[in-house]
Amino acid sequence: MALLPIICYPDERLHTVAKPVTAVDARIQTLIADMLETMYESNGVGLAATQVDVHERVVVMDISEGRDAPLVLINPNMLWISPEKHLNEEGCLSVPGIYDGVQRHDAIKVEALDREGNARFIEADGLLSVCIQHEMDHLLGKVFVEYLSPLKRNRIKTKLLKAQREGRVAKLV
Ligand code: K1U
Ligand code: ZN
Repeated sequence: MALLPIICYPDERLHTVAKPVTAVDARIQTLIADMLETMYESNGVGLAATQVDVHERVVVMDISEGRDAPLVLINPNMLWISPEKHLNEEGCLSVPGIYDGVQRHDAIKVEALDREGNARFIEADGLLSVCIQHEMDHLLGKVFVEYLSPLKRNRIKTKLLKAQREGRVAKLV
C-alpha cells in the first residue's frame, strides 16, 4: 500500500469531473487500498479519487469510532434525496484547517458497486449522509467552499495560497 498526495484547494484539478470506472480490476483495488491508507493517515472520514488526482468515480469512507468499518463506493448514483435539509459543519482534507456550515439533505439513498464489484444499495442519514454528499460532489468537481459566499471563498483561497507559499501546506506540481 502507499500514501497518496492530496491535492489542496484552490488547485484547478479539484474541478475535474470524474469518469465512471469501467472495470473493478487490480488497478482499482490498489487505488482503493491506497486511498483508504491515505484517508486513515490523514484522520479523515472520507476521500474521493479526485482528491488524489485520479479522475474516476471512486470514494472511500469510514465514519466508525473504531476506524475499522471501511465503506467503498464505485460509480455511486443518487437515487433519492429527502426534501428536508440541515446545516452541517464540514471540513475537507483538500481544504486543510477550514470548517464551515453547508446545507445538505438529511437522508439519501444511493446505489454503487463495492470493492469487489458487487451492486450495493445504501440508505444513509446523519454523518454518513453528509459525507456521501460531500464525496459525490468531489467526483463532480465541486468543493464544499463553493457553497459559501464569494467573500468567504476568496478569503479561504488567499489563506491557503499563502500557506502553500510558506510551505505550511503541501503544494503539488
Ligand atoms: O472529503 C474529504 O476531504 C474528507 C472529509 C469528509 C467530510 C467530513 C465531514 C463532513 C463532510 C465531509 C473529512 O474527513 S473532513 C475531517 C474530519 O475528519 C471530520 C470533519 C467533520 C466531522 C467529522 C469528521
Ligand atoms: Zn472533501
